[in-house]
Formats: sequence, structure tokens, C-alpha cells
Amino acid sequence: MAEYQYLFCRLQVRSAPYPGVPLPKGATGREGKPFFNYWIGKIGDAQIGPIRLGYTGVLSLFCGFIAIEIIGLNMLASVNWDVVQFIRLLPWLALEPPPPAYGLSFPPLAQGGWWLLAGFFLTAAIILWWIRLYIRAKELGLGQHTFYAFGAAIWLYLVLGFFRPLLMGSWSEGVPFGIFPHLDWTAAFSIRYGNLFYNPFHGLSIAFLYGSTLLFAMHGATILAVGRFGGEREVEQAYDRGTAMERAALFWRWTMGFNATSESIHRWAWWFAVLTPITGGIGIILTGTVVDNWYLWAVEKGYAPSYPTVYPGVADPALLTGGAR
Ligand code: 07D
Ligand code: 07D
Repeated sequence: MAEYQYLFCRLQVRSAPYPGVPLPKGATGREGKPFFNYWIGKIGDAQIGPIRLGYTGVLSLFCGFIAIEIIGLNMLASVNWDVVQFIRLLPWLALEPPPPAYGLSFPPLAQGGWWLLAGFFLTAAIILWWIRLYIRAKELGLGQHTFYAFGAAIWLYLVLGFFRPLLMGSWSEGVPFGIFPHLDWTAAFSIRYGNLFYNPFHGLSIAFLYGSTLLFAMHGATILAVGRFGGEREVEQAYDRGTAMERAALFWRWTMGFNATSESIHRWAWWFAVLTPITGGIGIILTGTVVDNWYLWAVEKGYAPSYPTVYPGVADPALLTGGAR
């Protein structure tokens, strides 16, 4: 029936704004007077606020603000404090890490010192937000799945900007702040280390990333498709299998011979999502530390073809005398 094929939410609850369960003794308060917004109700709960920030929330926002401020002001300085050029060139502007000569020492501010400071405050903001997730979940009696999932992303972030530069002995290995500059870094990294496609952990990470989108599409589509039978009330359906759950399960079992359960599909989703940055981080931390050229490594392992012998022998260009380091 066509009326169930909608793009946006059909239902909106309107009652007195609900502040949420009572807070534990001694807890900091909830900010903001709740209100309703019709358009927000099209994509989620129409009630906005109150937000429960707490100490870690406030501190995290503060550190995030300092990081963005450092990055933004450095970018503004790089265009001679010209606000119009700043807005025009924003996607190309960067705050770069220090040059290799500084190793792991603290360089002058204009030579990457600001990059280190911005990284410090951004990391503090992210870790404080992570702790906040832990506390919020604990206070509401939830499991810590969100905390561990965000931890997986933080692992990749820390590998890229902290653990790997530490192991390589130089902050210059870190990622610059900036929209296109961080893409240039990503492309240059792949080329410098002999094509990341030959890094099996990059491949695994891609498989989990693509798998995540497939699972997300399958799950979203299945639940919407059984919406007319109350399928979005997933939890009730899990312990009291009604027609929605039953039909969803049968749809997949009859389509592909196997079906996830309303519990297991979320475990699938969680694992695929979490394994994307976990495997990715392993791939990056091995690059330049254990493996210097993924193409030559793959030739050695027998899964990339070596160049035909008519050409002179191939060596890692980065290791040749005079080669770029
Ligand atoms: C949709 C949730 C909302 C989050 C959003 C991102 C900022 C950055 C800061 C100008 C899915 C908010 C953005 C706060 C502004 C400054 C200084 C999440 C959603 C909307 N990347 N990356 C993007 C980050 C790395 C790569 C976009 C962050 C690695 C490629 C955005 C990090 C490598 C492409 C962005 C990070 C890499 C992007 C959209 C940290 C390898 C794109 C992100 C902290 C993993 C895409 C112009 C998005 C793009 C893109 C942010 C790390 C590769 C600016 C915060 C170093 C190939 N990245 N990225 O929607 O369009 O995520 O770039 O590690 O094509 Mg990136
Ligand atoms: C970045 C985790 C950190 C993010 C955090 C969030 C804020 C702001 C703000 C809400 C994303 C912090 C948030 C600060 C919040 C608001 C407003 C997760 C991050 C903590 N690759 N590649 C991957 C593909 C190539 C390269 C992963 C595909 C080329 C490098 C992924 C292709 C070259 C790295 C992936 C492709 C190259 C990667 C990232 C195709 C470039 C990495 C997974 C089809 C020429 C990263 C092992 C992820 C990695 C990575 C996909 C090609 C380089 C699976 C599909 C060959 C250097 N690539 N890639 O979850 O882990 O990122 O590699 O060509 O470092 Mg790749």
C-alpha cells in the first residue's frame, strides 16, 4: 500500500515536554527549556532539549572551542587576516604539522607548535566526550556499547595523529587540519607507502565499511517495510514475536535461506561499524613502522605481480639515495 512508502516520519507525539527521568543526587542540571519543532519531528523526536551537559560536557565543548579557534585563527592568519579570502579559500586552508626536522620536540608555534596545541585540545575534547558517553550511559542504566563504539573511532584517530607519529619519531607524520589538505595527506600517504590497496587491513576496513552500509540499508528497509505491523517497536517484537518480526524473518529466510534475529542484526551492525576503524587503525600503525611499501610487500607475499623482467629491478623509490623521504 502506497501510504506506507513515505520518505519522512509520519507520526509526531505532542504532549507536555518531558524533561527525562529524575537526576541522581548531587548531579549537575539539565540546560534549556524544551520546545517542539515540526520539521525536526520529520526526522526524529520533535522535542528539542533539555540537554544534560555535566562537567565533562562543558569541558569537552570548551576544549573543542579552543581547538577550532586555534585552527581557524591560523587559517585566517595564512590569508593575511582577510575574512573574505578566509571564507572563499576555507576548504583549501590548512594548519600543518611541524616539519620533520623537529622530530618529537615542541617546535616554535608558527612551525607546527599551533598544530600540536590544536591536536591536544581536539584530543582532550574527544576524550572528554567519550567519558561523557560512559557517564550518561551508566547513569541511565544502559550497556556501554556506544562508549566502546566511539572508542573504536578514537583508536583510528589516535593512530593517525598520535601513536603512529610517536612510533615514527616525528610529529610531521601527523595529519594536517583542513578539508582538502587532509585528503591530500591521505593520497600522499598511500603513494608514499606503495599503494594502500595492497595493505590487507585497508581491505578489511573497506569490507567492513561497505558491509556497514549494506547492513544499514537491509535493516532500515526491513523495519520500514514491516512498519504497518508495528515493526519499529523492535524490542517488544523481540520477546513477543508478532506478525512484523515474523514476516521480516521469513522474508530474509525465504530470500537468502538465513535470517538475522532482531537482536543479532544489531550485533552485526555494531561489529561491522566498530571493526571498520579497528582494522583500519591496525593497517595504519603497521605502515612505515613494519611495512615500508605495501606493493613490494604484496609482491613478496605473492599476491601482486612483479613488473616483467624486461624492466630494471624495482626497488622502493623512497629508499633510493636522493629519494624523497
Ligand atoms: C556524517 C557525522 C557528522 C560529521 C561531520 C564531519 C569536521 C571537520 C574541521 C575545517 C561521516 C564534521 C567535520 C568537524 C571540520 C576543519 C579543521 C560522519 C558523519 C559532518 N576526517 N575524509 C571528510 C574528518 C580522516 C577522508 C568530511 C575528521 C583521515 C576522505 C569531513 C577526521 C582519512 C574524505 C571529514 C578525519 C580521511 C573525507 C566528511 C578525524 C582516512 C572525503 C566526513 C578527526 C580515514 C570527505 C572533503 C563525514 C570529504 C571526508 C572529517 C580523518 C579521509 C570534513 C573530523 C585522515 C577520503 N572528512 N579522513 O561525513 O568530503 O564523516 O572531504 O580523524 O571524501 Mg576525513
Ligand atoms: C576518521 C575515525 C576518527 C574520527 C573521530 C571523530 C570530530 C568532530 C563534529 C559532530 C572514518 C571525531 C569527530 C572531531 C565531530 C561534529 C559536528 C573514521 C575516522 C574520532 N579507501 N585510506 C580508509 C577506501 C584509498 C587511505 C578507511 C575506499 C586510496 C588512508 C576506509 C577506497 C588511498 C587511510 C577506506 C579507498 C587511500 C584510508 C577509513 C576506494 C588514497 C586511513 C575508515 C574505493 C589515494 C584509513 C587503513 C573510517 C584507514 C582509510 C576506504 C582508497 C588512503 C575503509 C572505499 C588507495 C591513508 N580507507 N584510500 O572509518 O584506516 O574512517 O586505512 O578507492 O587512514 Mg582508503
